[in-house]
Amino acid sequence: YSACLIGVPSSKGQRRSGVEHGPEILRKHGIVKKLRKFNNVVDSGNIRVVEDIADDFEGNVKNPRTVGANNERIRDAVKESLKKYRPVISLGGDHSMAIGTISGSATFLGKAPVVIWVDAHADINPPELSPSGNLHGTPLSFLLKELDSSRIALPGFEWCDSQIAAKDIAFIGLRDVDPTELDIIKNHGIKAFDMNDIDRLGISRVLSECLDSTDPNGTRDIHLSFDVDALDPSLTPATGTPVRGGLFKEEGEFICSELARTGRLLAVDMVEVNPLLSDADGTTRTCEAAISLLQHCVGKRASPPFEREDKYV
Ligand code: DIR
Ligand code: MN
Ligand code: MN
Ligand code: MN
Repeated sequence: YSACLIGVPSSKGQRRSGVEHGPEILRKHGIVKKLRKFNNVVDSGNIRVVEDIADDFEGNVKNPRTVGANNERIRDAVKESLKKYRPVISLGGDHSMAIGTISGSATFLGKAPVVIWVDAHADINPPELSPSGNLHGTPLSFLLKELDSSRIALPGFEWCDSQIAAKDIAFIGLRDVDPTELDIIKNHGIKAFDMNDIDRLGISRVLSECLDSTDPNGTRDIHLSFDVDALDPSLTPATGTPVRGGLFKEEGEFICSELARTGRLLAVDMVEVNPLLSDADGTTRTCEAAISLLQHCVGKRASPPFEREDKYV
């Protein structure tokens, strides 16, 4: 298979401008050439996002019509690309786009993929209970079947069907989770490893446990949704909601490389790169980190896992 890139220049799932420039700044930093060192890569260009429809708050929820309409297009684009390419790599854009990318993977397969969600945040707030009203903090609540009975209808999401179960999801890197999100994770028994777990267990054991719980037979296709704020802000400062104490680069790369090595990495999201939120050097470091993660998604082998303590001395 060749890999393919889809740019998703969307920003209405949060409030800071600049994240719509994520795909273009990654291209400017040579993403296509750098990925081609490891596999054939086709750049499909950007999805045309809608920005011009009349939209506003629906209750506390910001811009649902825009985010909903864009995600329907994203779903269709990912589903179509999966007929030819693997992994299909969607470059964000804010993380609300994962409603569309994961729906695209599930629609293509006709069943749920495993979803490995690497993020400082859980992004599973039901929109009406979101403390921020930003849809980038909610995508998994749209996708989770167990929330069907409590889900409210939002304009723009008429097309959307939950296709993922709690047992299909595993979180890595959490360190800023809202109370409602924690309740959902606990009540539905979603596998979740926060930064403390990674400190205690190491990334290798954490990733094994994620795959043992979501894919005990080692047969399922995998959708990796990687928010660059999962890495420590010293590595990816150009992002909207940095939280201190994140993953080392090597840990992120290990996750990507091991998932690619299964041969079942179907799709990848690399999201929340915002070049307007850092200086030129910070933006370059963020892009280089994101590109390195993606190199490991298309065949670059990670250095062997290390003990976290070694990095602190
Ligand atoms: C917060 C922040 N939990 C929210 N979420 C972010 O707005 O719902 N996700 N930043 O990446
Ligand atoms: Mn995040
Ligand atoms: Mn459903
Ligand atoms: Mn996120």
